[in-house]
Amino acid sequence: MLNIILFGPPGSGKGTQSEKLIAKYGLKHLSTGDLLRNEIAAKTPLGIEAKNFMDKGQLVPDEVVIGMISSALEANPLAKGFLFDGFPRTEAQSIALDNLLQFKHTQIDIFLSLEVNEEELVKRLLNRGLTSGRSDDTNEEVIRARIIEYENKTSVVADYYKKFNKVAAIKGEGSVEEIFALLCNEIDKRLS
Ligand code: B4P
Repeated sequence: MLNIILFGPPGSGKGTQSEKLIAKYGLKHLSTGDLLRNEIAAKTPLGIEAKNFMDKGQLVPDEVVIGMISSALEANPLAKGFLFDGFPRTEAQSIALDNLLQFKHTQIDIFLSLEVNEEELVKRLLNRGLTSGRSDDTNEEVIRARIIEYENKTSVVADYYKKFNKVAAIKGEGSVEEIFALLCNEIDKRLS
């Protein structure tokens, strides 16, 4: 099995690069952002609760996203591996993920961290907001709140994986193809 975490601040290119990585390596894509947006679109109780947090640029409570990932892992017993996109975002989520993978006799192989400066992040997200219909992308205040939430709660997740020597930092600025090549290079190094 090959299990990858694609990490980075909002707008760093996680969703964009995930699509290309799952196609190349045959992985199952698990994006907590997409799973939450599906719940919102279906107007489930979970979705209604999550929307309140997402519209303010805040993280959704750990127990909600951990439960979603646990169900998604169970629903894909034959996957060759998983690409985790936007998860884990807190240390509690990292510990929960380790436990869930241990139960499946597997583990995270590599933690790819995309690095992009704040002004570029804001520019990309406002630009996406013009067409995405995502309420969290149209308001600059909410975008900045998401970046602050990332700095306060999420950036520490990289330290957790550094302890296990799994982190590869990647410059997330440049063309989509250039960044994809850097990510593949890091993955292929670990595979060989
Ligand atoms: P996510 O859906 O994960 O969204 P995101 O952080 O905005 O990143 P995304 O992957 O979508 O954007 P990308 O960088 O690809 O999270 C949304 C919200 O859900 C969070 O704020 C939180 O409330 C909640 N949530 C999700 N997971 C959670 C968890 N685990 N715990 C708690 N809460 C959770 O792309 C951005 C834009 O940049 C795109 O328009 C793209 O085209 C563009 N772009 C990409 N690469 C580029 C490049 N190289 N150059 C120029 N533009 C580029």
